[in-house]
Amino acid sequence: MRKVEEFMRKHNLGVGDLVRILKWEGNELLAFEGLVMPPYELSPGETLTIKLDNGYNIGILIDAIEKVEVLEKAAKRPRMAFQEVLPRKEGLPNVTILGTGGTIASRVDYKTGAVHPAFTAEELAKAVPEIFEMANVTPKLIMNILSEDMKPAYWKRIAHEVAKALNSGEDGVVIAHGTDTMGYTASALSFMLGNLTKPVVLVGAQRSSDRPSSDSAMNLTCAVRMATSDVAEVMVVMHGETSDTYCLAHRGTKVRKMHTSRRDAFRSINDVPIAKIWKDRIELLRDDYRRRGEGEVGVDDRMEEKVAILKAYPGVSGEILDFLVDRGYKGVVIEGTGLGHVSQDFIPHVERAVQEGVAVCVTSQCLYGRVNLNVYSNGRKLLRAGAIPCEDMLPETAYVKLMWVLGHTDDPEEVSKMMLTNYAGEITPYTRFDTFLR
Ligand code: DAS
Repeated sequence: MRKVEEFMRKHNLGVGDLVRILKWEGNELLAFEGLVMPPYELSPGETLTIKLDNGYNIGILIDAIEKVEVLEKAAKRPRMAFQEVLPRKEGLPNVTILGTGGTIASRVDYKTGAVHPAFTAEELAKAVPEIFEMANVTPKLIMNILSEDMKPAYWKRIAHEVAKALNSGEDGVVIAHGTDTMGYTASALSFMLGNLTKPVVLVGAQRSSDRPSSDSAMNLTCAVRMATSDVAEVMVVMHGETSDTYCLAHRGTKVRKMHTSRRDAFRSINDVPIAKIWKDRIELLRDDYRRRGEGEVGVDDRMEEKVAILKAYPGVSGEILDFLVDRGYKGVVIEGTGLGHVSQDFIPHVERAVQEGVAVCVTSQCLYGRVNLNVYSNGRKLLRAGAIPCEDMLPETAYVKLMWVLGHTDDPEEVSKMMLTNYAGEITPYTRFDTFLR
């Protein structure tokens, strides 16, 4: 245990306590008053951090502290509740909301500045009471991470939690998730959840629920509405335009976060969204979606994790691909330029990779449109080298899919066949003209 934790335990200090510290500065004793902040987990733990009245944080060397006095204990924060269930209303559908973290599930505690998961049933009800009018909602916090920290092991955990909820009779599942890598998780669940018979909806927020411009309440309301719909697919529900008019339900394998901060950051790429969700209704935009049905939802979470994405760019050196092959990577998705191209100098490295049993898949960094390696000579050379062109798949979807495929087979023929099989709408038969930057 670090010095700061020992000190806090010895003096019964808790995060948010208002304290008065006397500390030596040379031979002068100085007094500081402020709120105890959570110790920064990556620091050596030699200092106690307090937030002064002016909002600034200061670190005080533990060894220099002469005296600490607790002036006021932090208001007891509601215990993080798991699965607090409000009284169920007959006739309403049952929806589980799985919390994984991210902005939607947090609020800034302005007293301490710390960000806390706000995920008890009461806090949800306070934040978004409408959802309890639409469904019997059971919130369950299964992890609390920023989605840039997501990893395949967590995708598996989420998949099993989703299947458990659906197979226990829930009518749909919502997953509150960070926005940064939501598309990756949506793709992973799309491949892992077999025989999906009910809606699975990922939802996030670009602004935390305690800010006036927050999108979290409307996103969550629309997500719960979509989770009670007839669409038995993995979807992402986020704002459809910057103002609070409607959300869009995007197919999980065709959605991408396309803006760092706009509330309508999420777009379907090479595809038409499944639905528009208004405050009071769902407007379906297509009829070729998977319908709600009966039957057990399975989880097939076999994944090969030694897979990487490599972006092609002028001057890219083939030694990067050599490095991956030498380090035992089993698959590489190349984000090629244009129709899926890499420089001619790069192609011998692709040949080597394929000869050593590494699956090399090609997507396009244009994102929109589809790869075609038959048009230019470099494309044709790539084909001859054994690269697998991935049609109109997003690079990140191809990355997740290649992990899942390699979790099932390492036979090159079978890998190619599975990569070009459409499992969850990740490949469309042709690119509709009206799907560009819509
Ligand atoms: N860091 C971002 C994430 O967790 C916050 C958010 O957008 O939800 O993806």
